[in-house]
Amino acid sequence: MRVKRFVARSIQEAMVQVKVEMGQEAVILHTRKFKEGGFLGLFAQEFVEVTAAVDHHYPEIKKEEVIDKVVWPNLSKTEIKETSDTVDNIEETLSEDESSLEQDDLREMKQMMEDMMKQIEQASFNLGLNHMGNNIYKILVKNEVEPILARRIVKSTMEKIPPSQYEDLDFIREKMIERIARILKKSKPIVLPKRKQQVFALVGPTGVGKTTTIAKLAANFAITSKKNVALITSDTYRIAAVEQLKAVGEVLGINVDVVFTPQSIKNAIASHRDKDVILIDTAGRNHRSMLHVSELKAFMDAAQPDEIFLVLSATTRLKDMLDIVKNYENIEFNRIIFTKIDETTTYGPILSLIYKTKKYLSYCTTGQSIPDDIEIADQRKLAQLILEDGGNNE
Ligand SMILES: Nc1nc2c(ncn2[C@@H]2O[C@H](COP(=O)(O)OP(=O)(O)OP(=O)(O)O)[C@@H](O)[C@H]2O)c(=O)[nH]1
Ligand SMILES: [Mg+2]
Repeated sequence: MRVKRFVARSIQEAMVQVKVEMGQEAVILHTRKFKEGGFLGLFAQEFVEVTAAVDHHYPEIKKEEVIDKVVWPNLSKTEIKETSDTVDNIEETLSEDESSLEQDDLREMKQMMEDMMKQIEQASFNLGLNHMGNNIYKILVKNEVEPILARRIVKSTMEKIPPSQYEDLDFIREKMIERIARILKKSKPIVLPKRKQQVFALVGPTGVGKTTTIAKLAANFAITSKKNVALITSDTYRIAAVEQLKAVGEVLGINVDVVFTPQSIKNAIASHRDKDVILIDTAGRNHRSMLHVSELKAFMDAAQPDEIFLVLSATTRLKDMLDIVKNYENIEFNRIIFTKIDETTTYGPILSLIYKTKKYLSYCTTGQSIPDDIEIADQRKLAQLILEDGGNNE
């Protein structure tokens, strides 16, 4: 553990130094105010002393990088160097002591520290942006784009805006849309080549809309594209689930195969050589259950689909979505379908998720209606939604 003391004129200033020098993981061990200088007790200046610690195991952060990116994004290289040197002069290394603090206390302090850091980051970030950039940053964060990503988007876009257009809202907005759309990437929907059968499977947590989406896709392929469609379901946990898909199949004149084992999914696919497209519905169970994921993997290994789609609800929090993606990693999906777009007005998590996972968007579903409420994900449209200011600015 590395322990250091920082002295500054305000707690905010000291925290910035702690962050610059020790990184996000630093914890505050002690703070105190003291006065120095003056004459006969008068005119003394007040200082804040913060003692912080960081675990050795965390990777060292390049100080210039942090200052450049996080603290004062618009400072020149010389100014950054000067700021960095000031930090070096103020700090003083204290003794290393790991045993004196309980783990719980450390964790609590770390949380406090993180909360304070967020506020400081926001304040110091604002220093480096003009009024327009600042407002866009606020909108992105309000729409739940992760602050670090929001900052990156705004900073990199504003850097390319000529000062003469700093107040041109339409121009700046268009540049922001382009930037966000580039992160979201062009979506990859299903493309059905002529005379080549395609097999697709939808996986994902309980109740996100896998079966409804399969029904929408099947209806569109069968009715609009006049394709020969087969439906297979491995969801045998709920009788209602099979019935749900069978009802759709009946309307479309498509048989639904219910498979109980990986071998039977193989057989079912083999029996559909004449079909253009085979859609596989899977059981949604607790994604945290490793048993479920390995069972699903066995089905997917047997089916060997051309593409596996992870279905996520747009109403899910980013943290939970990342958790789901992690748990389905073994399934080797590459594309994501976002359902229930109609049930939220907060689209930032979609951007953060695509940015972090590097997966591709394919479809968005916008309601319960089969077959209408599905569209190919449009990265520009989503970018516009992510930049929409719904009001309620504090
Ligand atoms: N508002 C809205 N509801 C949707 C959408 N897609 C699906 N639903 C609804 O979500 C509920 C669950 O849908 P299902 O298709 O059964 O979800 P699932 O993922 O197959 O569920 P399990 O098989 O139990 O894991 C149903 O009430 C659907 O009508 C959508 O885009 N918007
Ligand atoms: Mg289902």
